[in-house]
Amino acid sequence: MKYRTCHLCEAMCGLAIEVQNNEVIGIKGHQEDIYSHGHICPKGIALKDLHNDPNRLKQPIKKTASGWQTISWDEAFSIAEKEFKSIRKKYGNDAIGTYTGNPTVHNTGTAITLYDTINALNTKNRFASHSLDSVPVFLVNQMMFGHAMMAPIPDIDNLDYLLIIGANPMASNGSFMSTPNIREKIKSIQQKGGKVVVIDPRKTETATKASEHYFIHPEKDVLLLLAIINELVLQDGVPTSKALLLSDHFEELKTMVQPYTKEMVAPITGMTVEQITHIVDDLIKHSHSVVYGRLGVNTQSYGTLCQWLITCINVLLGQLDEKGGLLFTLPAIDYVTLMAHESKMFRYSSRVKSYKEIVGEFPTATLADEILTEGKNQIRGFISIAGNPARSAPNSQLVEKALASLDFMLAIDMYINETTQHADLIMPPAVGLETMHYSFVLHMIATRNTTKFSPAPLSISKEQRYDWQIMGELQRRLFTGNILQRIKSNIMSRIHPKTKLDLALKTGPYGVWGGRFLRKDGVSLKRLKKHPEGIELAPLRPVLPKRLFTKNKRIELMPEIFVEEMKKVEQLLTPQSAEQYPLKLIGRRHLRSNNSWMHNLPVLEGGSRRCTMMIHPNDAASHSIEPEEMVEVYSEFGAISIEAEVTTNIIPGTISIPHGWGHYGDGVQMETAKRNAGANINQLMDHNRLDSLSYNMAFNGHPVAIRKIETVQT
Ligand SMILES: Nc1nc2c(c(=O)[nH]1)N[C@H]1C(S)=C(S)[C@@H](COP(=O)(O)OP(=O)(O)OC[C@H]3O[C@@H](n4cnc5c(=O)[nH]c(N)nc54)[C@H](O)[C@@H]3O)O[C@H]1N2
Ligand SMILES: Nc1nc2c(c(=O)[nH]1)N[C@H]1C(S)=C(S)[C@@H](COP(=O)(O)OP(=O)(O)OC[C@H]3O[C@@H](n4cnc5c(=O)[nH]c(N)nc54)[C@H](O)[C@@H]3O)O[C@H]1N2
Ligand code: SF4
Ligand SMILES: [Mo]
Repeated sequence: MKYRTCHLCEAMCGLAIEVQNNEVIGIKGHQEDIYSHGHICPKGIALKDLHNDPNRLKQPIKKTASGWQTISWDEAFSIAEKEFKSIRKKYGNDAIGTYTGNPTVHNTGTAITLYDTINALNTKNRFASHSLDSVPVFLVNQMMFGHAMMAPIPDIDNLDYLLIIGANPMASNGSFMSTPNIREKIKSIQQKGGKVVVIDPRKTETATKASEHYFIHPEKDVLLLLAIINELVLQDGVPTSKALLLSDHFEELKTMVQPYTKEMVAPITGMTVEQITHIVDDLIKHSHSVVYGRLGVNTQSYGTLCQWLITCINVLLGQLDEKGGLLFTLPAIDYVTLMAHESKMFRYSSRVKSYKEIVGEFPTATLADEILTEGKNQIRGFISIAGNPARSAPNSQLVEKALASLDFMLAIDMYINETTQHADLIMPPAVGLETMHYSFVLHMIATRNTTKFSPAPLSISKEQRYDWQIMGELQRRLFTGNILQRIKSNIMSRIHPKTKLDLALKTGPYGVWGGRFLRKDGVSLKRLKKHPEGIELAPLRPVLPKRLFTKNKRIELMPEIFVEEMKKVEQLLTPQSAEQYPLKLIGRRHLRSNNSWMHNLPVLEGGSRRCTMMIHPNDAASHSIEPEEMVEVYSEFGAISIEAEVTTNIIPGTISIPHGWGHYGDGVQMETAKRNAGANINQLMDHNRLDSLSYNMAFNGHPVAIRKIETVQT
């Protein structure tokens, strides 16, 4: 039996994998795993299918007039070197653009190597999936705590009231709250007499398990949050707490929220005054009440404001940096301290739309603009690493048009999918169970401080390369900078990620070389190898003010740019007439799917049709739509055909469609995914619809219209 952490989502479940002759016989949950205790979901089991997927590439391919041709790694690297150097010589460093997708966080070797490789290119045109989900969180952490990665995590094992606004952890397993088996956690809170309450435009899988669920109209949360703060103040619900004493500008916050009474906001949000009163009473009544929000409140027009106000509520409740409230992690690799100098934003702007960079990246929503708009520093060469912007980014037709127009594109990915079909060259990495694993990014946002290393359960063939090897070679060939930097970069690129990992563990807070003394029981890779079930380090415990990164070591409740943005909230108070596109579109996730890329695995195909449009019966009736009929959903940017799923589980005026589908395209070579293609929601999305503070994409609440597809009688 081999043991490995599942890297697919943030839960970090331990897998027990039976392997014979380098083939997977079966995968189940690892019962002794100290974090997941045997929990597993269907995606973890599907890692076997990922390994055996006949459409998975293992050797580089180049595009020729007569189709894709398999080539040697040497030839592939030579082509990449020649093409990128020639583009750089003609147009400059910024003419090479990069996009790094979600799995770069989850694949350990990739995560360790990525930034050295991207830095070697010395281009400002860097894009990542962060600006499709997380930059509001980074921005709020930076402004309030002084560091983008200082994220307070709900102490889910000890709290007694969890208010979830715009997250569906029963499907996603949680984000910025890495913990396995969310169903058990919810049950356990309820069994102890506590409550889990969900506020969501849809009655989700989480809402079904919750103690209470309230429908809300999309993008109106900011009003609710302001009213909650106002009500907390009015009800004397703000105790003098350590967090409050550490915070600046509470008086100003009080004044700011005064106009937002529950009576005023209730009708706009779709909630009643009594419901808001009840929630506030519960927040005050429980001794460990926590508010948690994620994509529903981050990937919308008020993404940063919502994240800010949620954090303020947690401070006012006295729950920040408290057991049973929200705590900051101290993992074995203290990424926050290691990356302190990288936590920077707003240093320079994008060429076409002048969006500011955040942690070194421009918003992915403007990637197509930077490729298609002519001028100095236009992107001509492009490297896509573990991403599928042709399905995950807004206005995806424009993204595809842009990718098709490039002088040269390299994709580091194991599939020929909607994005990589546009590449000239694909370098496929060894993935999944072929790779070793250490969740160093996720330990930073986990609900407990644990540490675990998994060697790769399967070996790779001579023809295969890991991401880190591919990126290392590109780093050496494409480095630009002075001689000293080149030598350093060269050396770094040759060090095995395991060696870097070992060093970071040994010098970290629990390491054998960490602290002031050499610790015999300290953490090292050698010690972790003896504990495939993981090692419990220490419970999350209060760390403030020591770990605050703000210059004055205080928490800022009223960052100026956020207060300035409050002007935009006033627009919500006057009803808008959006008659051309009267419906609001929101997304959803499913346990058996992972963004756009696990749809080629037959084992995950089963169950009900997943790519449907959920619509309330009233809206269906007013459009004469019957259940399971095909409907056209359209916006200013595109149209898709999709099956209607008529249900009272969604608020009237809103429809829900999952993202990551639409596996069509002549060039796509993924048989299973194509057979069950679904529709691509991102064809409908306006790529200018951003949260104006963080430039994160505002997917949720997007205006759309629908019409019945008339069948022609013959
Ligand atoms: N409308 C709408 N759009 C959304 C969202 C939404 O809620 N609604 N969600 C957004 C969110 S939260 C995210 S994170 C983004 C995700 O956006 P992306 O990161 O762009 O897309 P993924 O679907 O995660 O695609 C991952 C790609 O990486 C490849 N891959 C998998 N593992 C590896 C590996 O180990 N190495 C390499 N080199 N490649 C690998 C897969 O084959 C796939 O092509 O989508 C966003 N888009
Ligand atoms: N199975 C599975 N797990 C995943 C993923 C996956 O694709 N599949 N993706 C992973 C990734 S990359 C991420 S970032 C995380 C995301 O994890 P979550 O944040 O839990 O993401 P979602 O499941 O999209 O939940 C968002 C919820 O917000 C609601 N919502 C939409 N608009 C609004 C609004 O305006 N207000 C409110 N209050 N709610 C709204 C939606 O109905 C939905 O229930 O999940 C990760 N885990
Ligand atoms: S919940 Fe997440 S980590 Fe656990 S098995 Fe499923 S995909 Fe893997
Ligand atoms: Mo994400």
